[in-house]
Amino acid sequence: MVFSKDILSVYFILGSQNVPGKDPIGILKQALEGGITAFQFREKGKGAVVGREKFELAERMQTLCKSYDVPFIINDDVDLAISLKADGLHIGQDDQALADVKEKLADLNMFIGVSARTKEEAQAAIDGGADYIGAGPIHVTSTKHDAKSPIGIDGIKSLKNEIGSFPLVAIGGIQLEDVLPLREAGADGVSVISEISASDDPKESAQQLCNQFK
Ligand code: 3NM
Repeated sequence: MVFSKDILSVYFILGSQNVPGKDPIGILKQALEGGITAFQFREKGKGAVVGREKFELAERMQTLCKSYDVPFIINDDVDLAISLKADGLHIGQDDQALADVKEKLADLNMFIGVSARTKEEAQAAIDGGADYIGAGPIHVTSTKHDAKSPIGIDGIKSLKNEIGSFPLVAIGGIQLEDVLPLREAGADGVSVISEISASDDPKESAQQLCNQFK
């Protein structure tokens, strides 16, 4: 899929490990009903499923995203992204190197996002041919156990000074009230897990986030 900045507005991320005892498909469906603009399948960490179960969950989520015409992005797992022909792949600084990933995806129509916390990481991602940057964490987050120290909204401002109009989505501990300040700081969108998945009403939470972009 050809990348467009617009998909970054309300970028929902989920894996089954984020919602133990609940149905991740049902939560994704509600988020899609609420208007999310992109979805990332991030099946990772304690409690994540693997192998066939991971593949089947991803496949079901992809089918659901397709029915809402929302881009389906895979976190880290290049082989899964290739076999499902995902719309995009997202990699972190500790995942496979961008150059290797670019090579593997060379003939596929898949965009690539890279996590970046510093100007150097952001610049390297841009130079390496990334399509967008996921910048954070903005605040302390309990969702990613190995998250680094927060860069705050000021961190987004200084990254923007460095990268100009290059597409950037903010991530990490983001709540509804952060959206406008983050947009003012130059973020093209917000990426969230718990703000939607831990809500009593994921559809309503997704809608509220989307309303900040109207
Ligand atoms: N990446 P929540 S923070 C997946 O800083 C992820 O790169 C981060 O979850 C980074 O919205 C994070 O619940 C977790 O804080 C985001």
